[in-house]
Amino acid sequence: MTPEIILEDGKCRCLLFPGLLQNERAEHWIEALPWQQNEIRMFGRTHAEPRLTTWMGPAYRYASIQWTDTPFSDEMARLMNVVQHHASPEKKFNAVLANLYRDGQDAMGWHRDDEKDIDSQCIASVSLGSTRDFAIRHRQTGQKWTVSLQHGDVLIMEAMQEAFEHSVPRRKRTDTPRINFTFRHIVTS
Ligand SMILES: O=C(O)CCC(=O)C(=O)O
Repeated sequence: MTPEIILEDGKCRCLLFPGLLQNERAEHWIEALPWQQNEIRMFGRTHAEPRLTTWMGPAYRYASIQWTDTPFSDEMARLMNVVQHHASPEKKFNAVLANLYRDGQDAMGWHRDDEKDIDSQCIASVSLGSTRDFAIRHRQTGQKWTVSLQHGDVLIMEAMQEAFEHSVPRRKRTDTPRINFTFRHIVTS
């Protein structure tokens, strides 16, 4: 499948494989995974994240959240292999952060996946369930892109974590869940 190029700026690229994983069932993953709501500490205040999350991969800490070393299930390893085949990470993915947006009130603010333990050269994300906008913003120019991510879409971000940030904005009229799997390579010394 040839991807759509959402943006290209020097070595930074964002690619979309529409519907690549459309045979996956969001309902299955909602039941199969051990979702939790984390408290996050930011700017001296603690609040519950506006989404549920879970993790498979090596032990990993970001902000006030500590994920323990959790092996991949066979079915998540199968999904990762498909994504891996369409992405070109310098190092193979070894971790997935799963996000469950229960409805349009759940969201993710502007951020970069640039923590020092992440190999941020290639991050691949899978969308299942409800359609949600994925917003990208150039940190210097403020230029914005909005991609409507639909069930089964796979989005690849190459070398984007320094110059660009991304978010999943709230959507008042969305009342069904969306799952996102974000595959990364965590550097384990
Ligand atoms: O839900 C998404 O599509 C984005 C998730 C994300 O940005 C992240 O996990 O860092």
